[in-house]
Amino acid sequence: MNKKTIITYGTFDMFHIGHLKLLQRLKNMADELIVAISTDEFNRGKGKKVMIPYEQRAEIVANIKCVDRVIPEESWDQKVIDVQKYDIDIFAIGDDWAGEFDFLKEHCEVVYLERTKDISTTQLKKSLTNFMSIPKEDIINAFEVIELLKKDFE
Ligand code: C2G
Repeated sequence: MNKKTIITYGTFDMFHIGHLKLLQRLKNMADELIVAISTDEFNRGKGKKVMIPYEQRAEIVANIKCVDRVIPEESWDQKVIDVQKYDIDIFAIGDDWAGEFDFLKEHCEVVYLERTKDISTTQLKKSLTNFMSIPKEDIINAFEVIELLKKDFE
């Protein structure tokens, strides 16, 4: 029985549970999972600011148990070439891209999977920005109050 290969593309910045659940679902659909990670240059083209540089994003994803191979995503045109080069059976991506890659249907199966709710890199960045905007004194005061409360409970 010949091996089924699935490919997906993405930035995978600030790797989170939504990314992991997607990759795990993809691996359940095939024998081999290839993940194309958007390079920093390609992300600039997408108008997407990343927190984590490509090398680290690629290394993190390459070390996810269900991922078999990581390649760079450098251009919008490489998908057709990749599908042929890696003998891809299924192209899959989150449904925020629904319909965008139907042109691949003449080369392989195309699947759009539901995104994991309530988590996104954008949300994580917002929470980080909100936390960083809290005045330092307020954070120091909060820690002092916690220390006092801890003493009361000792
Ligand atoms: N994702 C998800 N659930 C979330 C967040 C993301 O399933 N809560 C999925 C996205 O749908 C995508 C993958 O995780 O399939 C990676 O998300 P991004 O890094 O945001 O990918 P993006 O920058 O949209 O790049 O050529 C395609 C592009 O490179 C996709």
